[in-house]
Amino acid sequence: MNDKSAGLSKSQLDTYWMPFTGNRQFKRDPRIITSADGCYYRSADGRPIFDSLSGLWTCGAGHNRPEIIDSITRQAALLDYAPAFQYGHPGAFQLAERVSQMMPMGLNRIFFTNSGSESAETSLKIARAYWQKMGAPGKTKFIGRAKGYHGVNFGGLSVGGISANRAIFGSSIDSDHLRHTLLPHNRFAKGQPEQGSFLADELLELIKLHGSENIAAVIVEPVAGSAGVLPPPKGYLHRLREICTQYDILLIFDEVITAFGRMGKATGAEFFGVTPDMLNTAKQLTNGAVPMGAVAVRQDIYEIFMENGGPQYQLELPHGYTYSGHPLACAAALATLDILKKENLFERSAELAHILEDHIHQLNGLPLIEDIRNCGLAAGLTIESAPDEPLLRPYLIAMKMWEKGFYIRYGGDTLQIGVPFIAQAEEIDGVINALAESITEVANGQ
Ligand code: PXG
Repeated sequence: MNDKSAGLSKSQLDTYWMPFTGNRQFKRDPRIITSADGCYYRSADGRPIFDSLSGLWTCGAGHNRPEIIDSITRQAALLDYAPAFQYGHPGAFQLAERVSQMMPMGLNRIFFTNSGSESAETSLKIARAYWQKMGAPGKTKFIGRAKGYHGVNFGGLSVGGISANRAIFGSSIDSDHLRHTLLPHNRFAKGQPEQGSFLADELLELIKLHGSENIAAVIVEPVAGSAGVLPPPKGYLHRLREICTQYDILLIFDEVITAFGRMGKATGAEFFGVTPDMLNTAKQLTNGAVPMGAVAVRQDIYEIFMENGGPQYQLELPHGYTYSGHPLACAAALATLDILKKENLFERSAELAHILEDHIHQLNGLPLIEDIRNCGLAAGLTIESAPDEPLLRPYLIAMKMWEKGFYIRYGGDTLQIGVPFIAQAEEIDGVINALAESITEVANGQ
C-alpha cells in the first residue's frame, strides 16, 4: 500500500479531534500507523518505523507480545467486565499483590486507575482525605514543580508546571511550585547532575510562605519526563524527602514514566533510593496494551481510612472509576509483569541505558543542540529556538526522522528518546545517526 492516510476519507480525518496534536498539519500530511511488531511500527505507506519512544513510554517489552495478546484474549472470553464497586474479580486482587511486591517497602496498598492523569487525581485526593482523617483539615494545598507533568485533569494540571498546558485552562486547586532543576552549568551532564540539590531547600521557603499546616503533599516526577527528561541533581530527592518528613507533608512520586523498568529497576524510588508516601504509575504497567494506572499507597495511610471508615459496609474512600481494575487491563498487566521478570528486562534496560548515554552524548557539538540529558533508558535534547518559533525545529527534526523511518517524540523545545527495553545496540546507533543527519539538515535549512 502506498497511501499515507490508509484510505481514510477527508471526512474521517477531519472528524477526529486528535489529542496533543497539530490537527491542521496532521490532516494535511497524515502519519498513520497500521501495525506493529517488536520495536517497529509499520506506516500506512508500508514502511517499517523504529519506535524510539516505546509508544509514549508505554511499550518497553516491545509491541504485540503474544503472551499479552493471549492473556487479554482469554480474559475477554471468560469475563469481559465486572463491576468495580462493591464487587470484584480475581485478576484485580492478584495484580494488586504483584504490583505491591515491586513497590518500595511499605507502599503495599494499590488503587487502580485507567491512566496517569487519573493516578495523579487519585493520589492528590487521597492526600487531602488523609489529612482530614488525621484531624488536619487545613492541609489542602499542594506543591508541584515547574516543568512537572501530572496529566491533564484539573488536579494534575494545577500541580503541573508546563505553562503551555495550563495557560488557557486556568488552575483549579490551590497549589504552588518549586523551581525546576535545569541549571545552566549542568548542561550536557551525563546522568544525574552533580550540582543542584540546594534547589530542594526551596521547599523550606514555600513552607515558610504557606505554612506546613496548610500543605497536604509535594508531588514530583523523580525524572521529569514530558519536559524533556530532566534527571534530578544528586541528593535532590533525598533532601525533598527529609524536608517532607520533618514538616509532616506527604511526598508523592509521579512514576508514570519511570516505573516498571525505564530506570532499570521496578521504580525510580528504588533507583534513586528515596521512598515516597505514594507512588503513581500507568503506561508500562500493561505494556501500553490496555489503559491502566495504579497508585501505590503506604499501608498505614490505608489503615487510617479503614480505622475511621464508620460501619463496615460503608465505603472508606468515595473515589474510583467504572473501569478501575478492568479485567482486560489486569490480564494485560499480569502478562506484562511476567515478561519483564522472565526476560530480565529491568537488567536489559539498565544495560542499554549505558549505551544510550554513550551514543546520545556523541551528538554534543552538532549545531542547534543546547543541551543533552539522560537518565536510565531515557534521554532528552534541547533544541535552540528558531526566532519567535521555539516549537518549530523539534517538529521539523521529528518530521525528518519520520521520513527516515524513525518515530521520535517532540514537545516544546525538546526531543525525547526512550527505546524499548528489547532494542539492540545497533538500533540505538541507528536512531542517533538518523538524529544527527536530521538535526544537521534542519540546521542547514534543508
Ligand atoms: N504523569 C506523568 C509523569 C506522565 O508522564 C501522565 C502523568 C499522564 O498520563 P496519561 O496516561 O493520563 O496521559 C504522564 C503522561 C512525553 C509524553 O512526550 C509523556 C506523557 C504522555 C504523552 C507524552 O514525554 N506522559
